[in-house]
Amino acid sequence: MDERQVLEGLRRLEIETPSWGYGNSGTRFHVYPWPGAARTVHERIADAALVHRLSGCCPSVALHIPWDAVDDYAALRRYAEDLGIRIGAINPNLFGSDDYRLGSLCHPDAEVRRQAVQHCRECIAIAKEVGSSTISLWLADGTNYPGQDDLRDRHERLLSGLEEVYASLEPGMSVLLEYKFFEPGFYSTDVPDWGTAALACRRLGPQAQVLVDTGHHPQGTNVEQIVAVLLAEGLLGGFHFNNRKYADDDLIVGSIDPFELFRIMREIARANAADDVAFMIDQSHNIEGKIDAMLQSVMNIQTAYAKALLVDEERLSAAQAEGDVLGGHRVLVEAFESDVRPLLGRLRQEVGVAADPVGAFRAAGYAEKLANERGTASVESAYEHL
Ligand code: RM4
Ligand code: MN
Ligand code: MN
Repeated sequence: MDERQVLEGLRRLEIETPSWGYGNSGTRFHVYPWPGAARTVHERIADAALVHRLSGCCPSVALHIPWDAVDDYAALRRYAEDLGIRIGAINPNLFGSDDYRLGSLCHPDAEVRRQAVQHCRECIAIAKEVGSSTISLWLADGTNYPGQDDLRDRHERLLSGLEEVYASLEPGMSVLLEYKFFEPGFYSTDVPDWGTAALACRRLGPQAQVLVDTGHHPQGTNVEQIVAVLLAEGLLGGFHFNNRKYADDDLIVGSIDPFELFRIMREIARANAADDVAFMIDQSHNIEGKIDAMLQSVMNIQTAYAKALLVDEERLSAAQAEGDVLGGHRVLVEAFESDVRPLLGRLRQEVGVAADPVGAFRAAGYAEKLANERGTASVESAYEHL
């Protein structure tokens, strides 16, 4: 790919940021409130809009319902649009109520399952009102102890609940099903892996696809291979990008393992799939600021994708066909090692943003301004449960 094509590819890459990444969050142990962190859905959308203004590539924001619930969704949509962004994936929250102690769609009690399906239907209606075509579904369902519930019955409940949700989708909408191998369930999880998610999506139909959260795998999992296979099967709906060292750490994207991020983006480039996949960030910031950390994630995704687009496909295929093991590996590493900063500088110049959006955020005093305006929120308004 020549430089012009790489720039064109980069221009088309859009990244969605999550409303919940702009508020305070913490661990099981403590929430450290950050001065100026967003306290309301309007502030969260405003912060997402600022990230878009500074990066030029984040035109939508994902919402979590009921964390971001409002009375008037048409007005919320206008509010976002006036700030220059749109509302993206709607995430039903199927874990934040006492009723979900034993699960949501897989709960042993049919009444709780009905309530969970009903919540998903409300989210579909919200998506319609705000002009979004994506429902992003993560189930906290699972069990803690062998014998607590019947694994096959739970699987049946899962599928029939999902079928009901699927049947309520509007034409043109899709449901993205996210898997996670453990937590909050410590013995079993009802959608523990990409295979289970893919089986469910296959059963549901073309409006259902798998969502890969990069932090939701056992250590050592080859995430890019999962991405490659899902792409080949037409089942990759989107990503929740973040990074981790141990489990679902939700750290800044590319902060721990930029090479893994490159390998994932290489599969996207290889399949020429950037337009068909939702690139969403799902991270929370416990000890750092929110907005600059989000910008850093966005920049790291762009860096990885720029490098991925630079892979010399011809030399790579030739090496692979000849069985040149080291040769093929070197082609990939060569792209990973290339310095794409000048290229990204040009891209940002073309879209009218600073070469270093994080630096621009810091230099312009946004953090201080927001801290003055908003103060330091009390921890009651924080996402203590994340
Ligand atoms: C889960 C999962 C979901 C996110 C929740 C808050 O671990 O990643 O995508 O919405 O956390
Ligand atoms: Mn996620
Ligand atoms: Mn997660």
